[in-house]
Amino acid sequence: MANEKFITFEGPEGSGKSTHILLLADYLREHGIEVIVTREPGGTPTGEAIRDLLQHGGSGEVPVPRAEVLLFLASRAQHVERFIRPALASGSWVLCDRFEDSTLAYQGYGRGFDVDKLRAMNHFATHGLKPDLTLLLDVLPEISRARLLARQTQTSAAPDRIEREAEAFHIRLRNGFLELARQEPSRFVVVDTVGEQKQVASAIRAAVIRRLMGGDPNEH
Ligand code: T5A
Repeated sequence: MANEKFITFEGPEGSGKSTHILLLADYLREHGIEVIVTREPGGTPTGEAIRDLLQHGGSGEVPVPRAEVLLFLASRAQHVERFIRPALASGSWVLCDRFEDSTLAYQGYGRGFDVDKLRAMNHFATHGLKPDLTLLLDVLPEISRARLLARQTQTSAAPDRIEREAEAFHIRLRNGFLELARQEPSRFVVVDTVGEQKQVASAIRAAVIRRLMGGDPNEH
């Protein structure tokens, strides 16, 4: 149907990215669009190894904040060159769970690294690849904490290193995401995720139809 598109899902932990990326992929496939779903850090063998280092202490050592930035960017460089660009070149739409805005929000607004420097480093890693649309799934820190706690109770999974960060960190990064969306309104759509999953999924579909499929959401 339409030309290839690159859509990123961004937002704090527990905002529903993993849930809604799969629902959107199903919807697009039903409309005859070839879709690939991927994530960061990860998406390639190198990226998944980096994910293990970053989130689960795979090396037995916690990366220092500067190493953390470089590891996220190394995962992204590999992902863009080996996976995302080839998939787009083959005509697929690519839906990616987190991309450059997570680095700006977490390592920039969250950890305090200079956001413009991070942008330049990110540009090096991606060779300038930008999403056609970024869906920012917004959630208040107290709601995301409650969702993650409920999931941890159900699955007995322990919170990862970043989930354990202090409340102030989570407030800074949420505000950082909202600031990034204000700076680039033509790329971002902010979706409030407080409501039922069904309502959130429908808001996401409407944004994609309006921005990328040239349609009226009421007709789909
Ligand atoms: N990171 C990543 C950086 O610091 N810098 C970077 O550059 C990059 C790329 C990635 C970590 O790395 C950091 C950010 C992260 O801390 P991850 O495991 O990929 O780690 O973490 P998340 O992306 O945050 O994944 P989560 O699974 O924690 O959150 P999601 O995907 O946003 O949420 P989801 O869909 O799993 O939903 C969470 C729970 O909430 C429920 C779901 O059923 C689920 O149980 N839920 C709802 N409940 C009620 N109402 C709704 N509307 C709901 N939507 C979802």
